[in-house]
Amino acid sequence: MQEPRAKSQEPRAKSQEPRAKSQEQYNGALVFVKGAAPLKALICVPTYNEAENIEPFINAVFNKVPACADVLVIDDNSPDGTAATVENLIEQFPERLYLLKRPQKQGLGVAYLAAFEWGRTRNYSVFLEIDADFSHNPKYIPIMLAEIQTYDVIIGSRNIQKGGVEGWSAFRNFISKGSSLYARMVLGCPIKDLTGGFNMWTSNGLEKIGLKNIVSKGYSFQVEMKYRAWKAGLRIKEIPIVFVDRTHGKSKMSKKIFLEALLNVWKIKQDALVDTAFGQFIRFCITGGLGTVTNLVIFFIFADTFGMPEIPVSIGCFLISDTQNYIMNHKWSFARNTRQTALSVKKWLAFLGSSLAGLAVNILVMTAVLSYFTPPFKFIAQAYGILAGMVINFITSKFIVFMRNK
Ligand SMILES: Nc1nc2c(ncn2[C@@H]2O[C@H](COP(=O)(O)OP(=O)(O)OP(=O)(O)O)[C@@H](O)[C@H]2O)c(=O)[nH]1
Ligand SMILES: [Mg+2]
Repeated sequence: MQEPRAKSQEPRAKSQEPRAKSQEQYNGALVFVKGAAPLKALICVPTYNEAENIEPFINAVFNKVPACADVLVIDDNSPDGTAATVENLIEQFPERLYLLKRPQKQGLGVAYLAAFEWGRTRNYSVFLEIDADFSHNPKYIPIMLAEIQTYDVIIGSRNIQKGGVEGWSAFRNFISKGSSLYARMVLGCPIKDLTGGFNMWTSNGLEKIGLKNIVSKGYSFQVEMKYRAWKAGLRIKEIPIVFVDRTHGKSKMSKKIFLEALLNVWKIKQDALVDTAFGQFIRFCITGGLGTVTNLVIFFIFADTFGMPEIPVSIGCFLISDTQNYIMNHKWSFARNTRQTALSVKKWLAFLGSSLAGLAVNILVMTAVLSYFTPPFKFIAQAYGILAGMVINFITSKFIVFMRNK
């Protein structure tokens, strides 16, 4: 099977090659790869109204998995009492079954992020995403645990050879395949099952993806996580799974959630593009252009119309347009870096400082060009100055004023 890899990634170093595994890993008990670090796996099960499924499901999971794997149920205050069922089961599986209760339904993605956070503070090295409705057969978990020892991400895939779906109507199948293909095409990502929710991650892999950057709250979360994993150059393997339609309980998928997920694919793509330094630079330039327009309009009103003195008006214009730039850069150009922080006077002053540094470089370059090259028009020297000033302003903004919080 062809393995999805980031286009820009160097050929894999020899030491990273997946090692050959013995047959036993696939037929029955898990055989751990010799020399690999011991795993501590957390099986994350988000639930909303899964009272009918959760008990048999947890039993089935513990039946299949080795002792290195624990289970965490993340329940969003299900009205059908799913959490109470889990609480009763905890006595049967002490130190192996945990429950994370959340106050209200906040979406699948938010539930998983909370689970990853919970597990990472408790030193779990591997995380599994799995639905509680038996659509994802726990029999695949040992296979995934064996594979994750040589990869960063294992995707349970319906869309590769030997994978598939049971129990869906032709229409549902068409919608699922269509949306997976649509997401692949929009994102230009080779992963065959982008939308599936049966995936295993190493803690290091999650670290590299940067969970703070995830924008999806609901079902597009799965697409975004895999896309980011691929972009980050993680070692990804798809293994075939047969997905079985739920027989108990209701699906939480609705037309609204589905359409939202389709639209979100564009948001994911845009967010990833904007994250590049080039994308930020373009936004920074647009912001600067709009700031210049504001500056000139105010200058025209006060200096030309009201005849006020040019120098104080010019200083006022600089302060106002630079404040506008600060807000736009915070909210737009560097929005990804500043998501966790509010606008502040301290940052505004830092941005003014960065702009003044840009102005100083602008003047320096402009005078240097004028004295060394004597261009046909002076404004050409000023254009070089502006360009140099902008680059300095951009660099100090990106790496000092709007530096990303880790
Ligand atoms: N904690 C939490 N769990 C959720 C939420 N939405 C869905 N889930 C759970 O996520 C898993 C997947 O949801 P499903 O409703 O089965 O969605 P699906 O598998 O796409 O749809 P079906 O194929 O019709 O079952 C199930 O275990 C749900 O109980 C949510 O907002 N919060
Ligand atoms: Mg389901």
